[in-house]
Amino acid sequence: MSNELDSLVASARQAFVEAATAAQLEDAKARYIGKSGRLTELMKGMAALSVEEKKTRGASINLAKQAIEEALGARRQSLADAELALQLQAESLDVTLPGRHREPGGLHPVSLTMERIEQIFAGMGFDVADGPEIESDWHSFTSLNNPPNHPARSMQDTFYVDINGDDGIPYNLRPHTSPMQVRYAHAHIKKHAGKPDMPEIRVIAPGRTYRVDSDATHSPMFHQCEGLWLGRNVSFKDLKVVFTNFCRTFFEREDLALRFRPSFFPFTEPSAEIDIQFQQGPLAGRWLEVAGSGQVHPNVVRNMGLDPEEYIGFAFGMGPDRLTMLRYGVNDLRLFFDGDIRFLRQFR
Ligand code: 2NM
Repeated sequence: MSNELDSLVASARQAFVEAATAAQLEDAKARYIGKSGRLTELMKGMAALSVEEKKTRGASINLAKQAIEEALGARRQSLADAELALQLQAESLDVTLPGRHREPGGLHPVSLTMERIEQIFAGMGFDVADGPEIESDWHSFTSLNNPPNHPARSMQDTFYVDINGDDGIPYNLRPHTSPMQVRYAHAHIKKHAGKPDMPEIRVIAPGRTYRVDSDATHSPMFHQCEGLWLGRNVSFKDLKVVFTNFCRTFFEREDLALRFRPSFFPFTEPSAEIDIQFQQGPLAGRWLEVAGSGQVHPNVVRNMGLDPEEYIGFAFGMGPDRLTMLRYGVNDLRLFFDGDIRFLRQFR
């Protein structure tokens, strides 16, 4: 092969290697072995040669063409390989990666307590009431025998909404769940109107409540569960039996001691604070306040739509947040409302 042909082959190989895409490679091919490529031109130039010269020259050109076509084929293959490799990488699936998974959820500890309370009182024949969190002044205060200027009605103690009720007084965020019991009593009376024997009212009212107060033991939103039992012959003795049974069942302690300590509430007379005492565990021996209670005030019985000469009974109110703290040994109320999953998942 002549030097000329050798350098042509070398230049073609170089051009193929430098072609970065299939299109560039086909362009390079055209420059060498296309219709007017350099090698093709050399072949055309053979016309003037003698038969002998044509033989040797033709053989050399053919060898060169073979070499160029070989280089072209190799480059085509390597470009195709590279493209495939790129595509495989882009579409790759790492089957060794850990799968996405969701942990099972669970109820909030306070919700667990609420459900527990409802279950225990349902077992003693109590219905569960539900009602609005935005209340009228009458339902939150007046019906419950709060005097007109009682401090609980002040802006310092109660959240108000920018909308007035029918009485011209702004609606409030209920500071306790007793309004639900007043509503429940009205509905109960209506439901049994005209029938000879109205069943007793036995209901608990669990739910969110609101007061202007915020520190380690008070949250502006907190939970309450109030209870009410009204009948023709319901006494303080029934309150003691019901509440003692509730506490011992809730804390799973048959030896739990209870103490009823005289107190005052506008809606009950007489009134009592209820304390409990554990006999074992880290809180053993200490008296812990868990509820307020009392015999429902005659004015409240009347506001519920019943004759206080005929109906008598008791009511109580407790804080499920605090009961949850006692049951699980939590020392900061705010943990319940921070939404920290590391704390919450412990109750799952
Ligand atoms: C308490 C303490 C004492 C109470 C009263 C009533 C109602 F609606 F019957 F008047 N419900 N809950 C009550 C009584 C609540 O909470 C510390």
